[in-house]
Amino acid sequence: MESVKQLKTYIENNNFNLHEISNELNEWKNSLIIYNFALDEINTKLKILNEEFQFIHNHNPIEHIKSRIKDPKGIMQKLHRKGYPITIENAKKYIHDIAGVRITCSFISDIYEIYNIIEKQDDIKVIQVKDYIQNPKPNGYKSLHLIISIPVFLSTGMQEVLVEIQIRTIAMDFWASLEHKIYYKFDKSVPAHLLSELKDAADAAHGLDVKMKKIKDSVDIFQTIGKNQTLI
Ligand code: 0O2
Repeated sequence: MESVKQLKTYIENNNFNLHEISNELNEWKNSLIIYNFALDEINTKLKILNEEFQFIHNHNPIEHIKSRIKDPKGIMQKLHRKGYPITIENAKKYIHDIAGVRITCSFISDIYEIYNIIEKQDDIKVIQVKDYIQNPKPNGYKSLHLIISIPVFLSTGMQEVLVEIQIRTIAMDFWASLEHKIYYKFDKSVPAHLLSELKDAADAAHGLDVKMKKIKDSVDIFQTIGKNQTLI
């Protein structure tokens, strides 16, 4: 829908009741509030784990955390794409990325370190793991995707809420955000030469990840030897 004028014409032509639509959208927004609480829970957990890691190992596995709630329009479109009737119940049942967290880190090893830490949390259940690092998408997309469930305690009782966590390196994230923009700029049909350049760029990003890890390992070895020499 390009403009409010178009929206108005669409509503008038299709006999839609604006009041009903607005009420329903509000109902959707209110039903989705629980996902905000789930994001608060997971963000606090990740912040504590990152600070503890820094304190004990002098290393920060997490560079950056971003979270978002999918807007009702996006949820409705995804339900429609998957062939489910558009209801709040179906959204909660079939759309697993209503609440999403994206974690970026420096090295590929950090990704699996974060995954292991999350998996060990007693109150978190890992429902699904999609490893697009071991099995990249044909376009070159790499990332580790988890669907977890986390308990949220309300005055009415506890509810398990699903959250999608995407974990990737800074290089993978750089690639994915540009690819996402290009994908939508060309309305999902990207010209072949750009697809091929994007694949090359994904390979280059992976090369950078491998190289940076090698340099870090060399620095770690150098520091350990240095410390031992001081002890002798
Ligand atoms: P947005 O706006 O990013 O939230 P499923 O949810 O399992 O039923 P889906 O959606 O194919 O099916 O799951 P998948 O493969 O785990 O991908 C979900 C999300 O991963 C996408 O969300 C993107 O954020 C990201 N993603 C997956 N593939 C690509 C890719 O090729 N390029 C980029 N840049 N990102 C990708 P959404 O729903 O597309 O929207």
